[in-house]
Amino acid sequence: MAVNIAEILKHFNISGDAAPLGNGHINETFLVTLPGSVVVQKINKNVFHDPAAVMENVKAVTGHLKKKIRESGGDPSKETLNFLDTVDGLPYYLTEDGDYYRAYVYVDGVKSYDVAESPELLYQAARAFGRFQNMLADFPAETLHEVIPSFHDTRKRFRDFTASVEKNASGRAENAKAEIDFILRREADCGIVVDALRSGDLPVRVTHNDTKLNNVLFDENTDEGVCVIDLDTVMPGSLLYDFGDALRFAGSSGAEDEKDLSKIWFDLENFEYFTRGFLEATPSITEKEKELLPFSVKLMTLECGMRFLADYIDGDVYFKTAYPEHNLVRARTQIKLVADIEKKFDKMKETVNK
Ligand code: ADP
Ligand code: GN1
Ligand code: MG
Repeated sequence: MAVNIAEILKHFNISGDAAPLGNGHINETFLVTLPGSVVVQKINKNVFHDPAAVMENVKAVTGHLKKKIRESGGDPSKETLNFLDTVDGLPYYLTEDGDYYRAYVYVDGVKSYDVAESPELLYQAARAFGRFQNMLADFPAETLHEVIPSFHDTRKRFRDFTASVEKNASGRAENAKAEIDFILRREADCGIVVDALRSGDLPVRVTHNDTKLNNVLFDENTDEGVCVIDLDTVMPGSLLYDFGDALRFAGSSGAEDEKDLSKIWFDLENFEYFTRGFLEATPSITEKEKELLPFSVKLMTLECGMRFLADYIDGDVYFKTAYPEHNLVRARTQIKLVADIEKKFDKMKETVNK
């Protein structure tokens, strides 16, 4: 570990042994064991240009969530993140090198999953994300900083993707011709949700925007969804972003970076369980949102596929990678999933109507 975590911990008035935690693609996450453990994270400055604004958002959001959890008889010390202040009273410690570290209480008795191990787990995840969105329904959206502008503006993502292909900074575009073509043929899909948000056909809500399965912590005994984490991208958005992105990841038969594509397909049973849990937890869903649920899964998977592929072509500058082809491997699973979702689209519509 290059960073001196012990030095960071002093500023939060704690000490203990640190070890890497989890499989996030963005931040550097450590578990610090003391009597009662703490998670310490270095915020990725390359992704979040204004970490102080990120912390203002997450503090306001968790403050709101705690009130809601308390009102409904829940336990706010477990069911949302609890950040520690530094000895200077700030929610982050800024090092001399200009890095931002934050610390929050480690939720005990939970585990996180990188692949959906059972449809029942998806039902639980959906309830957790649905509840999360419900609790934020009356959060003042205009007070949030847009920490990553146009995060799920898929049309802009498409433009960025074509710019990366044109620039071909790494020279690797030649290795991904079929994948690039696959994405280019789907340009017409990219504007559908952003346009409906702009025209008012879809409501703008405060959404999580990064609803990966490993951003929910599950009770280690009952597998109930306990706590939604990774709140950095909570911003105004569409319910469809959260629904679609969750199923992009958890609706897959395999890992996001599975190399053997014969093991990757879109699992309709997972879709059904997630949809049931999500609809139960989001009574305020509109007809238009409901109609677009299956499409949102395709759209968010396509968007993520183009982000992985663009990053591969840019030379791996955004997502953490473990080996040189990692982003290409990830892009391929997303593309395989999009193709399979297109085949199963009518069945997905039937499921929603059921
Ligand atoms: P990233 O933005 O890099 O994804 P996350 O905040 O999602 O960062 O943290 C990375 C991973 O660390 C999570 O996916 C999860 O597995 C694990 N993790 C984070 N916080 C906790 C916690 N309080 N309890 C248990 N695991 C955690
Ligand atoms: C990143 O932070 P993490 O690993 O939960 C990314 C998401 C992508 C996801 C793909 C801030 O999520 O948008 O969908 O990787 N987060 C950010 O796995 O870009
Ligand atoms: Mg995460």
